[in-house]
Amino acid sequence: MLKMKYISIRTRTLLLALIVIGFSCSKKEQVEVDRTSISVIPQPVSMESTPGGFLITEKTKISVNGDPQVTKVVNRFAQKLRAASGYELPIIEGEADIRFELDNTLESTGRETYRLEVTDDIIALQGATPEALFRGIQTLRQLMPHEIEIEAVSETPLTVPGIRILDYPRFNFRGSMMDVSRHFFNVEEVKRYIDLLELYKINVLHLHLTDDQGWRIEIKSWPNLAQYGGQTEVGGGPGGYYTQEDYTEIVNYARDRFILIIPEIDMPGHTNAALASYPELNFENKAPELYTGTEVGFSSLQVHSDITYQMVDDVVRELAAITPGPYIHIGADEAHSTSKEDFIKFVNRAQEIVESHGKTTIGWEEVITSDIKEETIVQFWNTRGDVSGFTPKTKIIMSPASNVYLDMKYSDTTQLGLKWAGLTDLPDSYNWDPLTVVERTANSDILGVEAPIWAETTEDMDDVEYLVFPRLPGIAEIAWSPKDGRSWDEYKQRLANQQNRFEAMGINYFKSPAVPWKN
Ligand code: TNX
Repeated sequence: MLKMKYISIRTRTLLLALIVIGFSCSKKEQVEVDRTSISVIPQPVSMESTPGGFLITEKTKISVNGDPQVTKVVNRFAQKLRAASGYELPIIEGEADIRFELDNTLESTGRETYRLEVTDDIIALQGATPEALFRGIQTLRQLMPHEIEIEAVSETPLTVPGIRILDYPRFNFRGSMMDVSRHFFNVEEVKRYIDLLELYKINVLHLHLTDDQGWRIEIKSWPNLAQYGGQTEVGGGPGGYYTQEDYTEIVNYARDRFILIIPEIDMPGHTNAALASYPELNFENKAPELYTGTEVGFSSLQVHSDITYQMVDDVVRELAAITPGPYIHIGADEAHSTSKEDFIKFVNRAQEIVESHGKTTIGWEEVITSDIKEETIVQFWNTRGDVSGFTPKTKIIMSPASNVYLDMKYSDTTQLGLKWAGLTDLPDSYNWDPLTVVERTANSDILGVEAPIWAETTEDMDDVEYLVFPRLPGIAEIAWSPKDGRSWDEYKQRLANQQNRFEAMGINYFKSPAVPWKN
């Protein structure tokens, strides 16, 4: 502190004047907010700017009006605010200046609907459900300075611009898939991925748990699957697997963030790791070697052998028991070493097994060549557009490779990634619509959108982040925001405004020349 006696009278008067001005400036109407950077992704359904804005001060308090789940959600956000502000920000009874509350009248536009109002005096967030409040909090995060993402007291005042938002998603299913088989990613790495997904309102994480190169989930009745089949990965590294406790930890971490885990056991192809682990699953009991290359389509389960179905049944039973979500993904892609007839037989039986354990089947688009059940969900990836095998009730997850395969290279100069579906720069992953990929066009036929990150070339999280960012926020917007008024030219500005946030979060992103970055 300055010692007054060493300061001249003039300076003292000046200081006093400054303090007085400072006080009048701290009146709430005076909050200065930089509006040029209001850049929410995904774009809300309706958003109206209002004058002024809210400044978090040491007097700010928080109130919660909801159930224990809401309190849990708010507590986590309050921790973030406390870390960035250095203030106490207590949660009090009654109505505080930052309020979170449930309002089930909002449910008419879906369970994720939220309303946010920010004025000089309040931040009020209402949600149809705790999940809706969680989505709304992501919007609030993005309306705050990026310093909110750093666990240190921010020098920038924590302001939120005056705003009125009503928001809900276009699709209820907005996912990403992580391939943990080609390269293994441990529990902490999957949690990091979940942390990145939550900010863009993604609500599904599909885990590709098995493939030729590695079996990544402990199955107690078939222990070699993970212990033997999980010990390596592409390139010959050490691999790894999740114990059932690890898997449960991921499921719970995701559930706290309102993200559903969908486990995939890829069959009858992509099964070299399983075949290598148990000779009896093979023709004449001859187990193949473990595989660390990147070819596809060379392995197949024995479709006419009882032990195959015993294994599938045990695996699905154990997995269903630790998976609270309604889905089990059976893969079924690229089964080039299974005859057409055998493939149909296998997929029909696999669907029965999944159903017998109380779950709904999801399969890659190849499943439509079998007799799919009405509730089986088909995941399009190679966009062949063949819907002839559909039942009247079939629902689609849209993952068109040339738009949303996050493992595709951005350009010819990108080191990481593959390019079989074409180079995919930012505009390619943004300029598409789920309703025009195949001939069926009704909104109701489409469950949602999912962006996979296959892991042939990604060895660690830095690699994953580089391919996922910044394409993922745009895909999240395709899945959440209304189609009308969408344009790459407008979107790219909002994306550029996320740059500081990416950096604050330590994300290793690709600086695409298609985006007008600020620095
Ligand atoms: C196709 S997409 C695959 C994966 C590969 C991916 C690489 C799909 C259902 N199968 O096995 O990892 O391409 O981009």
